[in-house]
Amino acid sequence: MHSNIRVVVILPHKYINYMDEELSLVKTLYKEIVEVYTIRRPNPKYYITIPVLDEIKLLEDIDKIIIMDRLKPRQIINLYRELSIEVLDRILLILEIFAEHAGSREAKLQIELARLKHQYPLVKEAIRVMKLGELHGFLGAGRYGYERYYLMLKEREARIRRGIEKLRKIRSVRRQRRRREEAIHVSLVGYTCAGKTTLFNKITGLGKPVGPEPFTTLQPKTSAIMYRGVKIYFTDTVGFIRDLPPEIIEAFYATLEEIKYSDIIVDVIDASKPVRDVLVELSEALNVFSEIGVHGKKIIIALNKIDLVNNDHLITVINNINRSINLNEIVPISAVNGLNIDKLLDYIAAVYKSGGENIRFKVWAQATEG
Ligand SMILES: Nc1nc2c(ncn2[C@@H]2O[C@H](COP(=O)(O)OP(=O)(O)O)[C@@H](O)[C@H]2O)c(=O)[nH]1
Ligand SMILES: [Mg+2]
Repeated sequence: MHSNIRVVVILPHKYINYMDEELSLVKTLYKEIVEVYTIRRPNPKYYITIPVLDEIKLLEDIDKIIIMDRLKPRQIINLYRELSIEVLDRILLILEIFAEHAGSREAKLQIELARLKHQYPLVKEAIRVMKLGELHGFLGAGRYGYERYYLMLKEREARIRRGIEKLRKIRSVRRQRRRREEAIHVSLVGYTCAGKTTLFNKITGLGKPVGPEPFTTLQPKTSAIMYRGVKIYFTDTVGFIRDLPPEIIEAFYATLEEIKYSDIIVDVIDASKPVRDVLVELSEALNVFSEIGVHGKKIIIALNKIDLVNNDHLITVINNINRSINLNEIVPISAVNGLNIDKLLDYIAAVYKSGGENIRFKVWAQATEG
């Protein structure tokens, strides 16, 4: 996390209905959002419209500008020339978020590979621009010249690809080794803004955290607690991101793949959303699981934010989930208020003690009492 970096966020109009999610993505890494501008029609030269660009120039102490869209290399370079600050587009931001969650060496390499590929067109554009005039300090490549920089990237790409190949060969060995540990591993998944991190903090703040261990150091967002004599590791995963750019899907799968090594997956869903959205998110989650090869894993649905919904809505959501998929391990919770967190933990512990057998916990009936 970059706690004291001040950023300006530019939001394309297409995300206006998902503003919370988009800003939540930014806030995962950058807490200090100075200003947010929405852009309806991007300017071909700068992406940002001229009036907004002029406003940004008046803002003080801005370190970065984050544009939640896909930019042309030309636009990034023109913006850099105008503002002299780092320009991050949506892809680069998401890759930074992946990097924070990447546990395996392979995930780290996949992320670096995606970042390299993202840089090629930029460097090519920089080479073109340099032939016309000056371009100071962009990408930090000035000293070497962009042509040499480009070759350097190509060499690095070859090295990364070899590294990934090698890792694929030894992967199965690693998996077996991890299985031996006597503990239970739980991955928290779910869309941006569903409340994964809030839940993670609530849970890991409950019990006495268990110190760093092999699994913990491997997985950066993992923490363990002792609960009723069971050691439970929780991982706050990168989660699902709406409108994920296709060119970074490999990196996404590699980052999320660690959930294959967990015993239980908790899918955190924002229950305050309309029923349709909840169902779409759920089915997309299941798609991703099958895409990365998660099979036969216990999945618990944590319907979060029930402090925001009335009982009728909650029951409609639960009934619809039950009707659409054969998966009724549903625990309504409020991560913020700590409501039903103990039930979620009881459930996890019970699944562990039963050896993963199907247990039906119908805790939802009392979910909104009081
Ligand atoms: N009302 C309410 N808000 C919540 C709850 N859990 C999380 N939030 C809020 O939802 C937003 C996103 O939460 P966060 O944990 O960052 O989501 P993540 O992207 O899934 O990690 C934050 O503003 C939280 O305060 C909840 O149970 N009730
Ligand atoms: Mg989070």
